[in-house]
Amino acid sequence: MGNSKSSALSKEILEELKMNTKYTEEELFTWYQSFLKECPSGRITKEQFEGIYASFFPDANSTDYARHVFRSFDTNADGTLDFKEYIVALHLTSSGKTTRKLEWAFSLYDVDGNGTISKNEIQEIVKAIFNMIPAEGQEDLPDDENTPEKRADKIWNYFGKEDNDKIKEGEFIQGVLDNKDILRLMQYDEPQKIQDKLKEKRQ
Ligand SMILES: [Ca+2]
Ligand SMILES: [Ca+2]
Repeated sequence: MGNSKSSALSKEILEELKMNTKYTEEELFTWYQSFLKECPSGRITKEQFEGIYASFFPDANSTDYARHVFRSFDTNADGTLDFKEYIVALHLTSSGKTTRKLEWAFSLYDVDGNGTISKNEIQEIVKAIFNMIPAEGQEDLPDDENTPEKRADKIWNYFGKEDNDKIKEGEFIQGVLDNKDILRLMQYDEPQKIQDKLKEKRQ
């Protein structure tokens, strides 16, 4: 795939995206035009992606979170987001079904991609999310949620796990569906805000 120029949207990708997202052919063509305008190379690099987060969240330390989100969207792990990965990400974060979103959240938390989540992985992502909360917001947090360690412990205890246990995908999704409080601690909704800003920019 390396340096193939993607100036036209292939029929294959178009069909696949139509099937897997809510977008129509017209919408996909429009997205594609604006995607190429922003990224003439047809690919978003990790640095560009981190830059987008940094510009939208000047008061936060967004680098770690942006890096993890990028990894979870870069499904073929080639270090860039192509149009297909971009649209799937857009669909997931803005309008995807809850289960799909939770599958995505699982992949975000499964940092090493081995199919299970360890306590270390929870700690790593929770810390990245915590860094997105501005300093004044951190001060207002309840006592048992005001550090990344406490938040990770709270999540881990909810799943009823010992330190060396692992969480499988099904267990993760069910657990989060059963407990909105855990969902609140585990997720960060800002990708939605970023998408909204990107849309504003294009209007
Ligand atoms: Ca990729
Ligand atoms: Ca893992």
